[in-house]
Amino acid sequence: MDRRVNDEPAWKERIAGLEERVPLLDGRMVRYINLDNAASTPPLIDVVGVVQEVLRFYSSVHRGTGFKSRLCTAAYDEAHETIARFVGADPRTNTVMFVKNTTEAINKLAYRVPLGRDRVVISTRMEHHSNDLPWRRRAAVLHVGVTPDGRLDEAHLDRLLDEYRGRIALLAVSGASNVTGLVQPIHRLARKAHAVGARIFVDAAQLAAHRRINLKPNDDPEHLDFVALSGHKMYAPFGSGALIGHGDVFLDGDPEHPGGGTVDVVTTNDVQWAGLPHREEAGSPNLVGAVAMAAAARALMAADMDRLARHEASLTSYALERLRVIPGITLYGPADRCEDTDRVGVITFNLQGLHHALVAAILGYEGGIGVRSGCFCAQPYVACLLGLSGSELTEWQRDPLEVNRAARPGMVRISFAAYNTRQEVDVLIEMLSRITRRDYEGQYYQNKESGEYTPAGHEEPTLSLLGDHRALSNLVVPVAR
Ligand code: ALA
Repeated sequence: MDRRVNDEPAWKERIAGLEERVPLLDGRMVRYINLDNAASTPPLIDVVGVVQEVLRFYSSVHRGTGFKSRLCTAAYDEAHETIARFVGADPRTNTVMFVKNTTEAINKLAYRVPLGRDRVVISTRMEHHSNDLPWRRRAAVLHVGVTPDGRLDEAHLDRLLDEYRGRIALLAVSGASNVTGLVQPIHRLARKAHAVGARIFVDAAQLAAHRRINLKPNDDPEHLDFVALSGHKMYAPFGSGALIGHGDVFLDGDPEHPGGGTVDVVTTNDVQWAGLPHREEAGSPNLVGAVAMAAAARALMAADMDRLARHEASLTSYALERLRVIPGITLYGPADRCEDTDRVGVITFNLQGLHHALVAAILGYEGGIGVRSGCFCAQPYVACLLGLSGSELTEWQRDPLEVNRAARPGMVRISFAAYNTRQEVDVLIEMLSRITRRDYEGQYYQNKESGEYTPAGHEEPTLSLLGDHRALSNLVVPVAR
């Protein structure tokens, strides 16, 4: 791989809405800076164009004989093939199933993977709740611990694999953490899981837009058995995600959601299920979401993903370097330079004496910068990183019953995609420096039920504002006829 540092933003011209201006507390309009790509990325203009095109021909999928239906059916089927190529899946042994998002994909898989009474699932303390809770409903889940700087404790994993050898149904890991950005050595983990007769599932929600994914051939000890993706985290926010992997587990028994589209023959007392993926895609499918995701996948495959990764890594290193010297800052996870192989562009921190939700609110209301704060649907990991004591955890668990989230622990998160720039990091750093000096304008009040802060006297913008500054019209790219 070419190791030259690349500080040029990649893809800046290809993202919809990057020039949108938003109002600040003092009434000024500024260009919005989106540092919340781990939650959702904005759409690629190519994706919006494909969606507009397909909408002109929109009709039923797998259910009609008219030209538009046939065209939409072909586009939907082709989207499955594109996603298979995107993750390097052998279509002879793997199936692509479109779902709503990664969470739905994991629930589907958890419903399906054979989990006898004696079997366990190994997950980790680093997971998003979506790669933990669905497994807990179906099996005993063992959580691999983390090291003090937030990395996966692989020695602990090795011990668990050894201790439960022969009883492990699945190793369920994230490809990259949505809290620290740490990238897991998924192929090494796959080899270890397969060596003890287990399968591996990779939650690739945070990986897909940032690193190449390759399932590898099924007979390779390093192959990934199942992978899940979300379109809205890979520049295609049109309500689709995908679950990809071995078809065999989905053929045993009834589908998760029986109904239209899932069957071959139905009598009043019997049913023959359709083949894959149809039996797992109940009801009329989300054609628009599927073609949008396929368009994003094509764009990512055509791009030099190593270049995108290098840019994001360089930006992350730059941000870490500048953040590190802010007085009173605590950075979570490894605070050293970012290599494009070990971390995607996600950084979490706290500022001394300032509630994480307050910092996030000021960045939004006074800096026009979008970030996320809290626990990012990964409370066990955040608790580890914050070093919460047993009594603090108990306190935390009591809070929801009292509907008081005011003192909830958490962090501020910034997360990059390929289009972000050093200049945007500079604006963030300037804002954070001001915040540490308490140099901000608003008087912020916390809503105890939500934990969120809003400035006194502020009125939320209504939807009519969209018309005022034409965010919608900029998004819509005219279709050439
Ligand atoms: N899982 C997404 C996040 O981390 C929503 O923000």
